[in-house]
Amino acid sequence: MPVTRKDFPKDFLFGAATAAYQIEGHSFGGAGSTHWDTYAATPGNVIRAEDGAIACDHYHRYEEDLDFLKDGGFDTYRFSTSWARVLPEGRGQVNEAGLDYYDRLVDAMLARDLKPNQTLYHWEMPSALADLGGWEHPDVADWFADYVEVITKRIGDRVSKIATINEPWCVSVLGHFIGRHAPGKVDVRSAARAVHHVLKAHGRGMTRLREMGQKDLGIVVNYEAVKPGSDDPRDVAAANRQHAIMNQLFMHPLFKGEYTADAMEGYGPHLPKGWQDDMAEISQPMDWHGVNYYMLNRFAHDDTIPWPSLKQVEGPLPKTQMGWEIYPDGLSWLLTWLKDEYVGDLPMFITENGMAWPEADTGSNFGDTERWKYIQDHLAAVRQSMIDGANIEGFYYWSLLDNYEWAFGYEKRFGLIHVDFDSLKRTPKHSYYALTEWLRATD
Ligand code: GBH
Repeated sequence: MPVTRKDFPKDFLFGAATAAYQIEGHSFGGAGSTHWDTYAATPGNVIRAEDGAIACDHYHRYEEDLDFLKDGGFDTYRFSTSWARVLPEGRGQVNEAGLDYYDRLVDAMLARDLKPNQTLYHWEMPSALADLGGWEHPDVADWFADYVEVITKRIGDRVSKIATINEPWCVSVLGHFIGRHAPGKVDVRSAARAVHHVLKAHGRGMTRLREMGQKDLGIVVNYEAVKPGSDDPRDVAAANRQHAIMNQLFMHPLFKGEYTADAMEGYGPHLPKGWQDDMAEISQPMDWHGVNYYMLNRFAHDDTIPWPSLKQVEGPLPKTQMGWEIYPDGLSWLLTWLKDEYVGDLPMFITENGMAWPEADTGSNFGDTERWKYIQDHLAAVRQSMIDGANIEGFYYWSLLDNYEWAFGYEKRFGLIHVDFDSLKRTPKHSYYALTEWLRATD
């Protein structure tokens, strides 16, 4: 039996999520250059070298986009504000047009009865700060807190929840160790510094927000279900290691004030001097926790690779357009594990869950039944974790719109709403109609 809206509490919040650089059109409205603009402009990084200059032109079309949420019966919208739109050089001169834009955007949400859930950093490091080392610079946490203060002074009175950082693992490890996100570094020392400084920025940001009297503060972390590629004990150990350096890398410092032994093995020797002094600010209490979950990954041991000596291997389950294995059970496992290990009764929100699926060749009828099944199966998994005792208060589908999928450009489509990237015309897909009908079935 598929799960229904009535299986969730009345006040459970349903929403959709987006991020500034992926939809706004960063060339509009006086935003500064970000490290994603330069990463995309460098050969080999992004498919067709596509960038976020135009994206969905949400900057000019946000009213139309928010109407989809209102008409669909959603309760909340997760969006992000771009550091480089607010402060084009990262510090100093404020871009008034940027502040005006976020002001209008938040008012437009409230006018549609949508609760604004803001993320302060979804990956737009201003280029002027990237020049100085970006996440590797010891002062980046203070620069971040100053940006947080500027944007919060303007819209903090109207947002209902704030997350400091989206996916610290992607910011630090994917960007500085694996190199597949901006700034594209592949260096363990850079990565260790970025890991620590992104945590420190979260802590400094929290402190500043508390000083300003802001409530409902948290962070959004990405997780994956992990399995070994075989029964070989070395592959089992590799999968356990991956779990520790991915799912626990940030949660351990955030909730227990220390790094795991596995993280220390690789990053410990390269942490910035005096890092221990930051752990208290990093592990200060939060009000909610944001969970991003998409897929199952499998790992095998590989001696030829230095720490962490593992590689990803293919699995047999059905895959999305990204090639990600679909595994809803992983979400109920994850939520229960997080409750037991870290968050306890603190409210959790699924801040991202969704799938990419190719554009259907059925004309204007975007018949993405696979996506609707993915959503239903993951909602059932959320429901199961709630029955098992996890305190889950909301679910956001990623994403409202087809958008700029980072290193994959515009080819991978996650949206409930189809976007034609030539005409910028929006067309709701089958999944949008199915989900909104599901949301309305309350009696
Ligand atoms: C989210 O990240 C992002 O928050 C969002 O902006 C994005 O559009 C969405 O997912 C869809 O991708 O093979 O080494 O390159 C999801 C978490 C973690 C998933 C890194 C992809 C690739 C690792 N991501 N993972 S690698």
